[in-house]
Order: sequence, then structure tokens, then C-alpha cells
Amino acid sequence: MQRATISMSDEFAAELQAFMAARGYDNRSEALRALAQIGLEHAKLQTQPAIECVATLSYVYDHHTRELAKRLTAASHDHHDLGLATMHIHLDAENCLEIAVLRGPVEAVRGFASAVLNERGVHSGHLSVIPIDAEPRLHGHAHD
Ligand code: NI
Repeated sequence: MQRATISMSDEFAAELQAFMAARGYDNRSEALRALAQIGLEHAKLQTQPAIECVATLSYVYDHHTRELAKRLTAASHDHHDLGLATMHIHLDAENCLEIAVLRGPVEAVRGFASAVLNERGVHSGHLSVIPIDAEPRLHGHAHD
């Protein structure tokens, strides 16, 4: 374990205090470690586009928008190497929610996600990326 001393403004300290209260942290070091971990993971994804990840892409779209469902299906087939699974939920008379589980290099996953999210008729969406160690894919893991 190493120690580091950091300086922070009163404003930042107050914000940190509010974060700790909301998340139930009673130890400032622990809260800062958790935040730094998130930041480091985020930075890693930004600087290493080839890193392997799993991701969920969720989006709501209007299935009445002309040809949209067809275009979205075509996009998924074009990138079938990234798709692991898709869940489709008919939300109401107009809207569908689709959740796609993806796996591949971060850059390719992001590219696919922004192509989908930029389609006209896709109302809102969110991509959540989790970096993974690519090695397990090569040798699998044991089940007994
Ligand atoms: Ni539907």
C-alpha cells in the first residue's frame, strides 16, 4: 500500500463529501480510490482503441420510422462479429427498446454504437463499455 497526499479546493471537498454520503462511504481514501479507478478505466478505453471489451448498447426507437428496423437489422448483420445477443421489447404502440450485448475491440464497438444511435428514429440510447482481459477467449476457462 502506498500513500499519497492530495490537495483539494473546498468546493471539491464538499462535492466529495456529498458523493460519499450518497454512496455510503465513510472513508475518504476509499471514496477517492473508487473514483480514481473509474477514471483510470475510462482513460484506458480512450487511449487504447484496440482493447477488448464487452458492452451493452440500449436504445429506444420508433418502429414506424420508414425502413429503420430494416436498417438496424442490416447494421447488426454487417457487424455480426460484434453481436453476442439482442433483446427486443415492444414498449408501446410506437416504441421498441433494444438491448444489444456486444464484444470486440472498443473502437469497433463504439463505431457500431454511434452508427446505430445516429439513425433517424432512434430516440435515445446508451452504450456501456466494460474492458476485459482478451486472453480467456484463447484458452477458455474450466467448468466442472
Ligand atoms: Ni418492437
